[in-house]
Amino acid sequence: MTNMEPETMAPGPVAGRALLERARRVIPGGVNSPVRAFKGVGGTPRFIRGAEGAFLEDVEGRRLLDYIGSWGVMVLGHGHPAVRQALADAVGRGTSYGAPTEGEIVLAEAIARLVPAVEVVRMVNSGTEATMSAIRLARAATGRSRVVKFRGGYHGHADPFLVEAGSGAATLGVPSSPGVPPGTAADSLVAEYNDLASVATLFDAHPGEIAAVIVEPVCGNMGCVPPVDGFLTGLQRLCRERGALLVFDEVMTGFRVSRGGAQERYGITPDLTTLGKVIGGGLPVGAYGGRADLMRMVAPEGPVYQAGTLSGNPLAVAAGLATLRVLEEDPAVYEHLEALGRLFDEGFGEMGRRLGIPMRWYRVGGMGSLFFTEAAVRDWPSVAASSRARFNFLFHGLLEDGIHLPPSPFEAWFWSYAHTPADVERTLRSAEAILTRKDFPDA
Ligand code: KE4
Repeated sequence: MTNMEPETMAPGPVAGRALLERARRVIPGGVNSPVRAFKGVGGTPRFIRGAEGAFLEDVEGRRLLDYIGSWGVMVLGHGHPAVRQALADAVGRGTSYGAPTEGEIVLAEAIARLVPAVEVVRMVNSGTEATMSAIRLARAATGRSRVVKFRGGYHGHADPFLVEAGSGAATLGVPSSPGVPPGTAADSLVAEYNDLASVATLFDAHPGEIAAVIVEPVCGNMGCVPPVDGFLTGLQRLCRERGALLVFDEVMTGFRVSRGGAQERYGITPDLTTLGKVIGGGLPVGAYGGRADLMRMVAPEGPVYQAGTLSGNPLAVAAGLATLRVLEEDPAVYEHLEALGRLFDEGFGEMGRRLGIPMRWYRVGGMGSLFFTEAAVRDWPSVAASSRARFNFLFHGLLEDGIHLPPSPFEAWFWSYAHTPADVERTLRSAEAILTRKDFPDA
């Protein structure tokens, strides 16, 4: 990547607009994943030509402080030397074999060592593959078909999950997608996050039918919404009492909210865990794992079929392993993510009161979100009641200041080992200036 251009107040994303127009001719919406299209916030997405540390560089040559972090992947920041070197070494030997490699064993051993509830693990190529495979396994293991998810929860785009989903689905206002067969949707039961009674009601209504409850242990796909005390332990108790499996979808929280993910932070042992993002170091990856007795049901050891041409790809394994090695060997990483998080807590925590603007900041580990609302946020309805207009105003104001938030109020902000306290203080100062502008939306 070229040396970082000095910050310039480019005349808006002229090159980006041209690229988007060209992209739309051959790619749906001009993007390969909907949330990138800025539909939730309006305006033109920034086309990126490189990244380094905590910064993106767009095609206009602008340097943007990055809180997308590839949606949580880049916990070490962009272009970490160890990851770059591991990839260079791996690519020199080949890119894909379709045959087993020792690196896959080393990565599986690292995941099993670091993620408390994972004894056996299978690599796949995305978080979606991980969650759809985990649900298939849960259905096979229990002989049951129905699955409980939570309103605003997002587990990838496989049919069973596109029922009142969060993330890009909520951003676009299609939480339940066309194309999902009614029978599939009927097997997906929807409860309210942080509301154990809503889960118990579903178990009472469908005795002996629910294979699994899949949950983001810290919700990140309706913005960052932490579990209230007792929620996760209550889910575990309900699942055990009713014969269902508890699936922690840690695609986002894994290696993000602590080294061992949410299950380590909250001391909960789910039956199955899904992972992605961080464990690929920026390359396409996913994984599902958990209790050995369950995972040994997966082909070819057992009858539950799941496969993938590029599963355990040597480049993704190399980048993921290099990332996990830094996370495991450098104790400063999670202290750093927490320290930056505390700066945000302190900064946003009192800003609303000082400015007389209803706003709530929630954070767990290295992820957080700001909601423009008076009421406490604990579930989809309370998230949906927050002001999108105010978020969008802040989003664009920060972008003009060279700070790139995720382009949706229903996403978490991510920072990295490469972000500095000065970056956070700059973000807070810029946000306060934006919130005090005369044209800040009334609601
Ligand atoms: P992928 O299939 O996108 O690798 O992972 C799906 C997934 C599963 N589970 C959780 C908890 C997730 O957060 C995700 C994907 N996260 C979104 C960001 N909110 C991906 C961004 C996008 O869709 O472009």
